[in-house]
Amino acid sequence: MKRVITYGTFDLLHYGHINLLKRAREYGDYLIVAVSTDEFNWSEKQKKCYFSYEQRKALVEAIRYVDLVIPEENWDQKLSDAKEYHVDTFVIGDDWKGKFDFLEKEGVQVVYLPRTPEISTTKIKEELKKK
Ligand code: C2G
Repeated sequence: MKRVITYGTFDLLHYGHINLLKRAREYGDYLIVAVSTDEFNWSEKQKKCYFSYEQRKALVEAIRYVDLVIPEENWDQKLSDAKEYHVDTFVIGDDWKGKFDFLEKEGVQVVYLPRTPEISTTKIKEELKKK
């Protein structure tokens, strides 16, 4: 079984996220998604999520391409996650290109996928403000 992992906030879940998860799943047979906790988002990404971690976890778990959701609590857990979950491939959007190449030294394939260009949570919030 080929196991894939990806990380993200997934707040105001939209089709750009789904697009990423669909393509990530195609790199294996089992997709793990590490969803950023509220504390991690606030302390490390200065992101105040609309939906709580539990709500975002439930949303991501409902996606057909996702097999397991775990919490992302810090920047440094990717290596231990890769070992603990026997991960073959790490996938993330190309806005992170080059940031996680160190995982290749541990034998993990690292894939940066093109983002879906025209959609973002920021854009959704801005559009809603105009209404
Ligand atoms: N994404 C995408 N297209 C978009 C928006 C997002 O492909 N229009 C991808 C991102 O590249 C990322 C995933 O969807 O791979 C989740 O995006 P975010 O929730 O914004 O995640 P981010 O804040 O980038 O957190 O340790 C890594 C971080 O947790 C990633």
